[in-house]
Amino acid sequence: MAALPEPVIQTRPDTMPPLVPDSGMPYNPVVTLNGWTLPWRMNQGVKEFHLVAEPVVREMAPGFKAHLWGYNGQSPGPTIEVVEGDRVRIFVTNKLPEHTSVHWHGQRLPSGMDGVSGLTQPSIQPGKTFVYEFVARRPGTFMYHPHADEMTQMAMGMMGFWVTHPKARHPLIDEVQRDFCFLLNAYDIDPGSYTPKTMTMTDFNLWSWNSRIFPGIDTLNVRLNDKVRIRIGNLTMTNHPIHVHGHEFTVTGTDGGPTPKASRWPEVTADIAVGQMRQIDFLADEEGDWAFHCHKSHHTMNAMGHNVPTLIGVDHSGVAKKINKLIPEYMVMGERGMADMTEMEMPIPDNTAPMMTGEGPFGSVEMGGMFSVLKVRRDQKPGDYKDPGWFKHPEGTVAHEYTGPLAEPARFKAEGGQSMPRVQSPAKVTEVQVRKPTSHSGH
Ligand SMILES: [Cu+2]
Repeated sequence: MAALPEPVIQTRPDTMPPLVPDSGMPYNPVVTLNGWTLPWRMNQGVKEFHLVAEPVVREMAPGFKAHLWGYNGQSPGPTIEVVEGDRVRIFVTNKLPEHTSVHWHGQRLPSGMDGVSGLTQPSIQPGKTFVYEFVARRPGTFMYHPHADEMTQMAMGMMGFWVTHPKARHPLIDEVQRDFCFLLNAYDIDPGSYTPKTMTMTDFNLWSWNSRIFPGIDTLNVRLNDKVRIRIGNLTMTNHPIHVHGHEFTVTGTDGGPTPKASRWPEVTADIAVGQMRQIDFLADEEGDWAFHCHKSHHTMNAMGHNVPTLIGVDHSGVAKKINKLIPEYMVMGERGMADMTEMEMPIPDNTAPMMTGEGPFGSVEMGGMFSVLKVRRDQKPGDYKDPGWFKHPEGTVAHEYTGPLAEPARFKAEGGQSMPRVQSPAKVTEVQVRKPTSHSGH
């Protein structure tokens, strides 16, 4: 049994159905958004996985492919799922053009298995295979990523999710019907090009979930009254306040493990700092299509420049469209909203995603980047993750235009109709005399 497990490669960007374990301890598998779980083999009681670090082509959204680095054909790499107490052996083959290592973020393990190149192991040179072995000691939500030339390798997309399921009923881990996971990542890829600029520190132009951008991110489809868990890890260079509509959740775990019950309170937004993971639980008891997104408005956009002047208040009716024909980058904010961008005859280079292309049943959603939809449906079958389509709102429950008579609203009768009237009596004029300082030396 000296031979390595056959590496499993997956290149499709679809959300794969949960991998129900066929060996080892049973557990309720997770669903990786636009990703998959790595199969293993049992070898004399040890769970063996084979990760291959390699260049990959990732479709970040339909029509937009990025040349990234990842594992087993994808960025992020496959999710690794094990059970508390499992003995785990992971072979890592390096097919990158440079050395690497894998750090198992959040795990209790022997120091020499921690994957910090130079500190706890020599780095894995191109063409070489290393083996990591440890016991998954505590249940929880973890991730893996290189600890070698980190800035480059993480900017290129090398990362993956890890879930250790509890071996028995756990007082702080509720059983759920749907368990989703994804990593927050960010890239700086010039429109029309394929490879991320790895020197970018903060000014990324693609804010992604599992290296996908809206509308390329799959929806989270659940059955009404399902208990839902979403596990999120942040490997970008800034924090992301992740916000869900229509429901309250509690943070039930971090990469440090399940949170004590006394520390939980209802939230609709959880800020996830760099290098942190959050596990949120909620009861999906409201039917509908619920936005689920990062609350930083610049993170729900795709490739864009930021050197756009504010012209709110300036009458530029009809001007923008004319100028656009000459200068494609020209745009005006605050007139018709970002929906313009999807309608403008704005030429974009090959291989890029328009800033906001998401189309909903009522028009442009004006979103890109870190955005998806939580779809709660009465008739979604247990274990079915298929997209049920748009929500059919019950009669009379959609906001609509009011067409009845309008009363004149009461207003303060001051100059300009402003709520803060100008002072009527002229203010006392103060005369200020300024004497210029003189200088002897003449400078
Ligand atoms: Cu964000």
